[in-house]
Amino acid sequence: MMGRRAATALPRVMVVRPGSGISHRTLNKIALGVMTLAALLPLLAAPALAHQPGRDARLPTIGPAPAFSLMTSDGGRLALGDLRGKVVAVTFIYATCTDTCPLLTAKLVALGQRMGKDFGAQVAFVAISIDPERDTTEVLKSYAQAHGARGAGWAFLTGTPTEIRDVAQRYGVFARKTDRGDVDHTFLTSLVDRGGALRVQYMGVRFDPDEMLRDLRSLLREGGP
Ligand SMILES: [Cu+2]
Repeated sequence: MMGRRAATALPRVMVVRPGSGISHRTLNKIALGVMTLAALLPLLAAPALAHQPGRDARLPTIGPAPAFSLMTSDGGRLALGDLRGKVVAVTFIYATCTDTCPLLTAKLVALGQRMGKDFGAQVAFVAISIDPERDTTEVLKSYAQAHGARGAGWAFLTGTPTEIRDVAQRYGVFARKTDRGDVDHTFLTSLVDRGGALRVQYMGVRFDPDEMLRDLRSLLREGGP
């Protein structure tokens, strides 16, 4: 089985077991094209697509990062294109998530701090709400404050349900409201280089933060677009 081979050859990449679902699971970094979850699942086990760079390897380029223009928690607009020249991490969360989104946010906040003065100046983290009905700009603002996600490096974005559905889909993120009112969703954090190309995606929340830090620094070293 391909899955077994992938697990052996690439121990850091967790293989999705058929039928296990993918949401809130501990998957690791992948370098796949942007695709819907349905298309993604059968490919996750393919070893050729799993990314594991050597120390000096340049991250592969997946393709142009899907563009978006959404509302910031300050009520302004932010487009991915506005961040050209910076290395950008794009992730998807929602404010009332009680289990895993807070973990992911905390992890990214810690990474932002580790980036030091580059964070904000050269690196931006963008968290897009996948619960636009409830995540108003106010809600996102207090979420950011509560999680210590402050400073110029951070943006929390929301939009109309249609805008959000569209951007989530184009990044390969699955999100669905459950009967209880929360959102069942996948975790996918994408790194975009200074020129706007999608370079690597991390699935789940249990990825190695040191690895993401190395990737962020590697993209910084590449210089401008
Ligand atoms: Cu969540």
